[in-house]
Amino acid sequence: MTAPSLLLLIPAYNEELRLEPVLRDYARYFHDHYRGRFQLVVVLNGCTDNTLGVVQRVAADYPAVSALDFPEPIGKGGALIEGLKLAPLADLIGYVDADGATPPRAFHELAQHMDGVDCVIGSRWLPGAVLHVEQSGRRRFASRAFHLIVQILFRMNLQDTQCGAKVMRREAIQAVHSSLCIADMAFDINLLYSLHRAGYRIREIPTEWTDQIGSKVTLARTSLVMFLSALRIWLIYSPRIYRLLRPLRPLEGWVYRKLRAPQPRPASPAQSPR
Ligand SMILES: Nc1nc2c(ncn2[C@@H]2O[C@H](COP(=O)(O)OP(=O)(O)O)[C@@H](O)[C@H]2O)c(=O)[nH]1
Ligand SMILES: [Mg+2]
Repeated sequence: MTAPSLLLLIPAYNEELRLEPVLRDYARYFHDHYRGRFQLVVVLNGCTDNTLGVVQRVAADYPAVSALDFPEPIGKGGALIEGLKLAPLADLIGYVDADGATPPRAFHELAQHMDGVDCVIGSRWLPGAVLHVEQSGRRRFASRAFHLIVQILFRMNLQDTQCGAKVMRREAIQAVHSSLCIADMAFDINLLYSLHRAGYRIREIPTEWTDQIGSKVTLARTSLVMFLSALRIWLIYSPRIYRLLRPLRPLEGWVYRKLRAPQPRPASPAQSPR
């Protein structure tokens, strides 16, 4: 029996130092262990280093690997919004971080738990999760505070919306793609809440994770941007309040610019129910 075709996206921003071993590991692992078609696309955004050269070097050895290069700094979310346009290429589409925080077998495990659901996400906060190197105390505190805000605003009952590893069915992505607009690290909330509102089923499973050095996150600024973006998503689904706030829209662009965060894109809320 063959497995469903699988497309893995890796958003990458100046990852020349961390990416190569990760790409080789993934390409080798899925070549050896996956019984369906496997493709890996690195989505580069605004890289000023040689990340593209690294991908090309690996691609020369592994034809399953390729790159999509956006010279503008469109953010992790922007990169994934673009990458998810490739959904028609595969049955299952997923993503992981470029730094190898999620080992290939842990991503594979997500893809093996798709029975009866439309999306599987890795969780570092469920019993059974294996954390080889944990995030710093400050980072964990910020992460739990953000989790609380997300639970209050969206009530999805997920323990870890921010883990970098997720897999979805093609149809689910295609159905919600027009509601994806958040270009920064809060993109995951945008994606999960769109799926949730459209009636798609999300399963969270404990995963394996190694926090890596070289994070692109600057805690205070990234947290503030993510908070603003979470609020923005909530407003999109509260159209009356959103309309009332229309005079403040130009301010929004200014705030994201000031915070040096990628601008959100226009989007329409996901329809519910399916
Ligand atoms: N900060 C940032 N990260 C990006 C961007 N685009 C892609 N990423 C990727 O987002 C992923 C997670 O970033 P990382 O620095 O490992 O975050 P952390 O592990 O949560 O601290 C990596 O694959 C980055 O390359 C971007 O524009 N800004
Ligand atoms: Mg990381």
